Amino acid sequence: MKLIIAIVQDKDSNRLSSQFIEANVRATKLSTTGGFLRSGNTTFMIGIDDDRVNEVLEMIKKTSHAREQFMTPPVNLDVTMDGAAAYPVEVQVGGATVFVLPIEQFHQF
Ligand code: 2BA
Repeated sequence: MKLIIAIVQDKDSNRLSSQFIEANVRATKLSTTGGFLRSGNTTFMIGIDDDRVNEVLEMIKKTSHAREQFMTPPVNLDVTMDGAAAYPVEVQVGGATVFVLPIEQFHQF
């Protein structure tokens, strides 16, 4: 058994949840915040048998889209203002960031 941790954009999360339900994939959805953009994203925790890992990865891959997003760097008040204005920077986010971890034990009490 493996634990898949998948960080996806909020915009893709509902479609992915629906697909998991349809395919009988058990998942837990967490509201999370990206450390860089400091805006919301969604993290799925999916406990799944080894032989279904690739199927789940395919679903995540197909549903998660890369998008351009703008972030405004924080203004540093310690520096002189010449050239220090914070201009929005464009970053590409996603599709999805996925970790696959081995599970030592799985219990449901
Ligand atoms: P954020 O940390 O908000 O990052 C959003 C996007 O900003 C990233 O997209 C990346 O394109 C860019 N970015 C992140 N850190 C950067 C930096 N130091 N300098 C320049 N650009 C930077 P993704 O790579 O697709 O990541 C999407 C989200 O997945 C991240 O949101 C974070 O929540 C998560 N993530 C990505 N890599 C991770 C990792 N190694 N460990 C844990 N979470 C991760």
